[in-house]
Amino acid sequence: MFVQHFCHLLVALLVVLLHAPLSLAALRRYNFTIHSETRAPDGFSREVYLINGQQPGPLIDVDEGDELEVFVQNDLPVDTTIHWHGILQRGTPHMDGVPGVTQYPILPGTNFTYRFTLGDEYGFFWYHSHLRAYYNDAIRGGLLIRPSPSRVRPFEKLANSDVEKSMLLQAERDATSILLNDWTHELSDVVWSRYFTTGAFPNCVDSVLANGYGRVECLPEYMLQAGPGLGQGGANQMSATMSPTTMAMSGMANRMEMGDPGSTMDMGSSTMVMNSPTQTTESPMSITTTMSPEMTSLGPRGCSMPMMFKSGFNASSLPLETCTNTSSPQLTIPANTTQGWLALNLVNSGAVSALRVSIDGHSMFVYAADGLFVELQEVKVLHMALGQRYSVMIRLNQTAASYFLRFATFPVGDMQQVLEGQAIVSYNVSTPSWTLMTPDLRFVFKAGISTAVMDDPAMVWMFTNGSAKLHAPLLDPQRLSPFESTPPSSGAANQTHVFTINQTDVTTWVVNNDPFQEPQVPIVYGTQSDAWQANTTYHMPSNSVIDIIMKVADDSMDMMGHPMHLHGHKFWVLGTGSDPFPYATVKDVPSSLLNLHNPPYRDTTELTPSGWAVIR
Ligand SMILES: *[C@@H]1O[C@H](CO)[C@@H](O)[C@H](O)[C@H]1NC(C)=O
Ligand SMILES: *[C@@H]1O[C@H](CO)[C@@H](O)[C@H](O)[C@H]1NC(C)=O
Ligand SMILES: *[C@@H]1O[C@H](CO)[C@@H](O)[C@H](O)[C@H]1NC(C)=O
Ligand SMILES: *[C@@H]1O[C@H](CO)[C@@H](O)[C@H](O)[C@H]1NC(C)=O
Ligand SMILES: *[C@@H]1O[C@H](CO)[C@@H](O)[C@H](O)[C@H]1NC(C)=O
Ligand SMILES: *[C@@H]1O[C@H](CO)[C@@H](O)[C@H](O)[C@H]1NC(C)=O
Ligand SMILES: *[C@@H]1O[C@H](CO)[C@@H](O)[C@H](O)[C@H]1NC(C)=O
Ligand SMILES: *[C@@H]1O[C@H](CO)[C@@H](O)[C@H](O)[C@H]1NC(C)=O
Ligand SMILES: *[C@@H]1O[C@H](CO)[C@@H](O)[C@H](O)[C@H]1NC(C)=O
Ligand SMILES: *[C@@H]1O[C@H](CO)[C@@H](O)[C@H](O)[C@H]1NC(C)=O
Ligand SMILES: CC(=O)N[C@H]1CO[C@H](CO)[C@@H](O)[C@@H]1O
Repeated sequence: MFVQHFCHLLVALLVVLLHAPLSLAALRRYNFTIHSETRAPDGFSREVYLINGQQPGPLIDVDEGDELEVFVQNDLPVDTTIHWHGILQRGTPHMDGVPGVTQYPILPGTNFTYRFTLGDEYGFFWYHSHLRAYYNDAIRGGLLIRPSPSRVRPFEKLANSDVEKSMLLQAERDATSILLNDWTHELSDVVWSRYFTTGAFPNCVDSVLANGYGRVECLPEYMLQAGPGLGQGGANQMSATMSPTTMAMSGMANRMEMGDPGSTMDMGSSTMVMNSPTQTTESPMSITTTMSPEMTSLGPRGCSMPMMFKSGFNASSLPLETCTNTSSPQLTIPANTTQGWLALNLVNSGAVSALRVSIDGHSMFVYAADGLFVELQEVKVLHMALGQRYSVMIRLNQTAASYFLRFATFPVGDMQQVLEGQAIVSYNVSTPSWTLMTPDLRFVFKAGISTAVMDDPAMVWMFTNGSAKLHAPLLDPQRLSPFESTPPSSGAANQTHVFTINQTDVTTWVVNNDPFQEPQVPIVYGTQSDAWQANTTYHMPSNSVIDIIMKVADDSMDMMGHPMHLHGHKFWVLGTGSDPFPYATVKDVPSSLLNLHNPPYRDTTELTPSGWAVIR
């Protein structure tokens, strides 16, 4: 979330880059009321901040070239704004939704109307509150800009016939948009004030959600003992995912597939109770411990102990950590078997956790990254930094059944947590249905159809810690070349800026030594803003090529990855890496480290802990 502070800084680039190519377009209106209510998305009740009663907020679904107007009524007890992540805001920088930079906050009880054109942008985006960390109280939603039909799609080359091509295009139109995010049992203000008091970075979350559905899934004790490496040394995951119950179920699924009439289950009216032989899930038990000082083992929520505290604080300053399994509903994603393909629009809309995503038994053909069509890449596991989006096409060529869509936090550096959540991809369910899934009863109910969830360890592509298994290809983010060739300008940049990112104190991160402070008067108001001449405001010439070399200071206190997002622009990711990067400009960099020919063109990239990235 502190990364949002970098966004504040970078958005200043908008100020001097005004274009105004307004085109004729349909005006699409939305009406948002943001308010507070009690909800239990993962089975645990807490106060949440909702848009129109929904978590996530309404999907904004518009066509390329449209103009968008969103009326926002703030009925929260706190300020808010809405940022449209990835939308360029050509000619409308004051609609970008960043307090102190592009607008004043929307105060409690007041309203603000956002209005902007989408130009030639298309694909899957998202929106979220940009005030403090409130987006993680659920003020977020998807923003889908349907590409013009005249654009050629990367996935068309998967078709063997015109019929199949039209099926693929229909699958794209029917795509399910899914917001994945980490989730905590406390309001973000509580989490963050504890951080600023104790200095313990709040990377440990309670669950992970898909479109606001999920459950608390505490790890078995042996996994907690083994630590983030799971102690499996690359062996298959049998013991990790196969409880006796799920083994029984997948056996049953196989029999159903073979057409054994004895296993056909009519769920119409009867209540079916399947007891787990071990009975561990009958009565959820709670464990409470102080975290083990042993570095390798994990606390009850699957996290290692925080590394840093402010002086005078230690682990005993934090609430006792607990984990209680829940059995709240998981998201069910209908897959139309007749169509043969399923498309998903995915975003990591979380606050702290990078995610790994896979679908049991299926490959994903990645066809868009941060909205833009890219050269197809067939993968089994996606890595998603915070804010990143991928659209994927999935061939429905497995046994008609249900399969887990898994999403797991990815432990790295100081951000150590092992936590996996699941949604369920269900073949041939014709309408979305939010079905109740309990640990002992892994069935999808729908209009008399019951389908067991396939839970065959041979179909699981990643470990519970998100690491891809052997022979399960992981997305290569450097190979995401734009599908419609969009090369960066060659030659030297007009300006190069080196941004050194440094954690200088337990609760302070800076770019080039200067901590960002939210201006009282938004920077778009020009010289009237108190921050117009601040060290954190960079003034750049328009119609110019700017390179930014971002790197984590060698002596930074943190060992974290940093998702980096630029407002108002997409950028070319010329290169990223984890080795030392002593170069001052792109011209000095060995050509093997950079791609100036067909680099990815997106709005969010990732710095590895102690790593670098060069964007143009
Ligand atoms: C938004 O909806 C609310 C509640 O239905 C209504 O009172 C308000 O007038 C609407 N605002 C706009 C701008 O449509
Ligand atoms: C929005 O706020 C303005 C005052 O700033 C008020 O005049 C207007 O009626 C409000 N609009 C709605 C729909 O509540
Ligand atoms: C939660 O459920 C898992 C899977 O059934 C089990 O291994 C674990 O021990 C349970 N944890 C708690 C705290 O109940
Ligand atoms: C995840 O677990 C596997 C299997 O034990 C291990 O090989 C891998 O290194 C672990 N990944 C991380 C990020 O710890
Ligand atoms: C943690 O801090 C408390 C006081 O805040 C102190 O009593 C205790 O000894 C400290 N524990 C450790 C392990 O340093
Ligand atoms: C399933 O796909 C077929 C073929 O594209 C289509 O005719 C049908 O309407 C789809 N069903 C649903 C529920 O979308
Ligand atoms: C299903 O489709 C994927 C992607 O094209 C392919 O890799 C896989 O071999 C197919 N599986 C079967 C059983 O046909
Ligand atoms: C940027 O560099 C190009 C090529 O050197 C030059 O033509 C252009 O005028 C420069 N732009 C600015 C704003 O200095
Ligand atoms: C990073 O911050 C530390 C602590 O303030 C400071 O000593 C160090 O010089 C900084 N490193 C860089 C490269 O700015
Ligand atoms: C801005 O940077 C200059 C040069 O490093 C420094 O002297 C000055 O104190 C900084 N200003 C602020 C407000 O930090
Ligand atoms: C294999 C199968 O049962 N296919 C059915 C899936 O659902 C569609 C309607 O949505 C039917 O037309 C198919 O026969």
